Amino acid sequence: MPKTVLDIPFCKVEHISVLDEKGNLDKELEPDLPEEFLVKLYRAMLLGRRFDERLLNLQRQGRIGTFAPLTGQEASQMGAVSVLKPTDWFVPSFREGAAELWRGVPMEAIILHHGGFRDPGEGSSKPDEERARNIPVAVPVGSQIIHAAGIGWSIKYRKKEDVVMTFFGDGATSEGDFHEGLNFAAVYQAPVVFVCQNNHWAISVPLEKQTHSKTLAQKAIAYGMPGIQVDGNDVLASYVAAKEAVDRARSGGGPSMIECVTYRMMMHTTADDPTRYRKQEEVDRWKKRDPLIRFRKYLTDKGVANDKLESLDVEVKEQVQAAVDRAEEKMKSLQGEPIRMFDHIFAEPPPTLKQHKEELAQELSRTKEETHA
Ligand SMILES: Cc1ncc(C[n+]2csc(CCOP(=O)(O)OP(=O)(O)O)c2C)c(N)n1
Ligand SMILES: [Mg+2]
Repeated sequence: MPKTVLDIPFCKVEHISVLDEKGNLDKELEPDLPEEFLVKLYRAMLLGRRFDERLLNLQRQGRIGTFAPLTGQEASQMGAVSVLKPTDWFVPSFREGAAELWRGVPMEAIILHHGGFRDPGEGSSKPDEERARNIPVAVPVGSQIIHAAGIGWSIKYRKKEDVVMTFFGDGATSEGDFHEGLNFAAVYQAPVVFVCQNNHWAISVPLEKQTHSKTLAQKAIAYGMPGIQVDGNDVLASYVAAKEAVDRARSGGGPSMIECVTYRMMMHTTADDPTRYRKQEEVDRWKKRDPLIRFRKYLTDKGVANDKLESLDVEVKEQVQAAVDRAEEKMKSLQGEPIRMFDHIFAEPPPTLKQHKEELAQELSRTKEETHA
């Protein structure tokens, strides 16, 4: 048997960069987007950054619990999620705060969540077709990938034209869920876009200890779907790649994977101290590739007035402040209702949980009587 070269589709991994860190623009790849949309995108990235900074302060002051900062990853998540229609499905991990806001998740609901509460006004009684198709945050690493594959299959089964986009990190590619989800979606040609935010770290585990592969995008090829790598700090690159993948999925072309090469500028979560495992020089190198600075320069080069961009900063900070005020007001009214911890876990709670709830209710009413006695 002579040695032959197999002609396998998608075997080369492309890397896309539209606007690099030095401000070089690839005119051929530049998407034709109206200025209004570009400014909206910049505002969403800025909002993600300012919200992150505010949450960090609230956590350090003990006003909320732990959370996972997204700073540095604004371009990869916003470029991708902004391609979706509101009727598409958004399936996040735990680091997509900016994308959640874009999808219409109320800011105070996110603050309440980090404060340990569930916003009672959220979700509720709307009919299915009016509910936002946003799946809640997934903390078990990679678990959301199989949810996305399942949703994708149901869309295909019902012959709908919706698309699912799911987000996960470099670390998640080592989970069985990643491989099961991609394989399932490819076998059933489900309309799923898998967005891997390769931020180089999975808590303290660096990328080189996560995989021996040269890229993460190439893993898609083994499942028979296109895998592409983009500069994840370039919002235009992540937009271009996501647009192609979403259009393909919507028109029956099956799933795709996008690897956004980016960097986690802050700690893994507020419970982590990254100075124990990574060097400041590495962080400083990535600071120069800040996605906000690069995109802002692109906008001003296009003629968007500096004043307009400055005023967005003020506007965004006010928006964050107003949400913090509303959330803290709500937190006060929700204090002292530990019984709520049993809510929204099971549609039909198992007998042991029902029993625990009854026991706690009795305990609470006893304590109340004693306090009033
Ligand atoms: C199944 C599971 N294992 C371990 C953890 C603890 N854990 C939380 S986040 C994380 C690292 C995730 O890294 P990555 O997928 O790269 O996402 P990133 O945090 O960088 O966004 C780990 C190990 C978890 N939440 N779930
Ligand atoms: Mg990571």
